[in-house]
Amino acid sequence: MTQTQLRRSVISAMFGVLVAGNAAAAALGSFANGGFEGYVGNTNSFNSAVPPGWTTTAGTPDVFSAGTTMNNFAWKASSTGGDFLHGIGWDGRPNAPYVESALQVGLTGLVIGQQYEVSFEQSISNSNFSEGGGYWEVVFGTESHNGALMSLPALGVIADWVWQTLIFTATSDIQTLEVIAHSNPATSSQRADLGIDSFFLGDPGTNPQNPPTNVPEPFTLALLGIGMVGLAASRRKTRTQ
Ligand SMILES: [Ca+2]
Repeated sequence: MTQTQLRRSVISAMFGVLVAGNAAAAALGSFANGGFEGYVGNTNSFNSAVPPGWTTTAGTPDVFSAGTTMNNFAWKASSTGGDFLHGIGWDGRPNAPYVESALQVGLTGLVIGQQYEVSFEQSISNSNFSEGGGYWEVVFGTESHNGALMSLPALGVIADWVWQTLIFTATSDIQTLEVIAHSNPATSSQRADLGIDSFFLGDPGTNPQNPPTNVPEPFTLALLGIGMVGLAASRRKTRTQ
């Protein structure tokens, strides 16, 4: 490849990346109610309800809040507050595997091949029914990732809400997201009572609520960086000829 060809290919790659980045920033859709607000029924009961924007896909997840204390449930408020989704994970329930899940349809404006951060807060409670720990699985498009496994709090201990950051690569410009509560695989016959709140979708590291720690560098910036290095090297080589 000649110097001119190299420079053209580098510039062309950079232009393509910039166009893709702009398209993502302009049109990326956000969650319809990623904070699980708007339910008007009784949150201090097993209401088997999901708030506007969400659809139940398995079991009967509930809308809870920090005021949900029936059956010795105990929760703090998440950092974004209000209501949240409660799901039971009980994968190994004797004779009848059981999980609870909910769906967010059609998050739009994604750029195929680009990385996205899906972040949320999670917690766990020890109610009269709870038996063990568990985790949330998040399916976004064709990809699935798990949040960190949470242990069952001791009786009387109220668990914190902890941010989870998952990185997905879009395979379509519109993708559906599903959250699924699971029990600890090591003790899957024990029921876990999990909470989830504060959903965010965006470029990695850009959730203003979620302090970015160990978030991979955005794919576009990495590619742009490689392009700049290539261009600089090409210029240096030209000058020395
Ligand atoms: Ca909320």
